[in-house]
Amino acid sequence: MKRKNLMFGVFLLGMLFLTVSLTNSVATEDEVPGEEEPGEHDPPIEEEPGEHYPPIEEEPEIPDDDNDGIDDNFEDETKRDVSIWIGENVVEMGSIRRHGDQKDIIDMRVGFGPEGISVRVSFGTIIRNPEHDEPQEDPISEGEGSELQWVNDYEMVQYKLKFEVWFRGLIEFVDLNDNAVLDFEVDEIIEDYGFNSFQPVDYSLISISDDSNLHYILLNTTDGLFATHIYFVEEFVYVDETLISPTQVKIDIEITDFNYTDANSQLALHTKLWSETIGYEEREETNDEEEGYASEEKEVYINNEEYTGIFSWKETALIDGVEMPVFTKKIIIDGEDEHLEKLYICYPRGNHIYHDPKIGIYISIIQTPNNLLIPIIITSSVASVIGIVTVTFVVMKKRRII
Ligand SMILES: [Ca+2]
Ligand SMILES: [Ca+2]
Ligand SMILES: [Ca+2]
Repeated sequence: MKRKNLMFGVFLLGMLFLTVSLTNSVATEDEVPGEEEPGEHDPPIEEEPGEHYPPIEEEPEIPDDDNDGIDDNFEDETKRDVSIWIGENVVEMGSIRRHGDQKDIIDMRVGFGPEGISVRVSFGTIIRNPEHDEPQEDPISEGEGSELQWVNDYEMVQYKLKFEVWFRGLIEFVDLNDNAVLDFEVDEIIEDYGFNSFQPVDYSLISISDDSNLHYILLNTTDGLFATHIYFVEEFVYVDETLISPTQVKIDIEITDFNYTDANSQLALHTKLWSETIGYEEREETNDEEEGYASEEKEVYINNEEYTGIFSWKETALIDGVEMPVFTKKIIIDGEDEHLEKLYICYPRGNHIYHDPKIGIYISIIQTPNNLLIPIIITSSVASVIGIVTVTFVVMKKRRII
């Protein structure tokens, strides 16, 4: 516990340092040319862009020093601080938005064990009690059916969205009806290979810029057959031609030398989807495609007010170095639990299969910074607030990721 407190202190110091360094960098950015106040340099009458400035000398429409196609100002607004904690059979990632009046937190918990690999995502907004700028001796009591606790002594998290994606194993099957997907009632099942034993986690920290990092985690089954390459980022960055947003985790899936026991078989990745409240929907056009960040993707998602949880994947994979299509069948409810659904991602046969799904949160408010949510103020009537919005407060203090 002492060690935890100490590390939590280190974490806070780190956040302070980051805030200071970022304030400096923002101050520098303010001096960058091209950030003209409207009406200051331009004649007020004609405002046609490109009309007065020859296109040759024109800088790109948006400031983009790191050439990732994302406006650097928007990147600054959406940067996050990521902390990683690696435990036995678990990697936890806590990601907090650096700027803005409304802070939010994304917890991602990657678990691995006899049940396979699970990625649980929780998204919440951080609420401050304006009546208490100092640590409280007697925090608010718990509301009925809700856990109510503080991030620190005067901040708490209001969770908005929780969902989980599990990779359970691989199913070797012969596609008897020749439709490229696994049909349990028709196709021949050869083998059900579960992920249940793993090598120690391999973690590395890679600098993206002077104030942001990429966190890379390699998780391998003991036999090396199934590997997941997990990328958490603090700002928008390209990894292997895929743009990852700071509210997403990219999980590359690599299957090496599967021992096919049938000469005509192929593999399906057995995936389960859980959500706290509502069922998943599917769409061919993903959020990232709509935003122009990606192409040829498909996704399943859950919606909760302005927050969307997504599990998306590229519709092609590299099969022995050749890009080939990946097929999925419509998601179905898994057994009697309506919160649980299953999805089979079917790959063409090959010795080396490489595929890149993403899991994350799409926050519509980050697109419209002027329309930020008004933080909910916790007052003495906290119990009724909780009753109305049916939120879950989680003990952040105890599970602070460092
Ligand atoms: Ca940029
Ligand atoms: Ca089939
Ligand atoms: Ca960037």
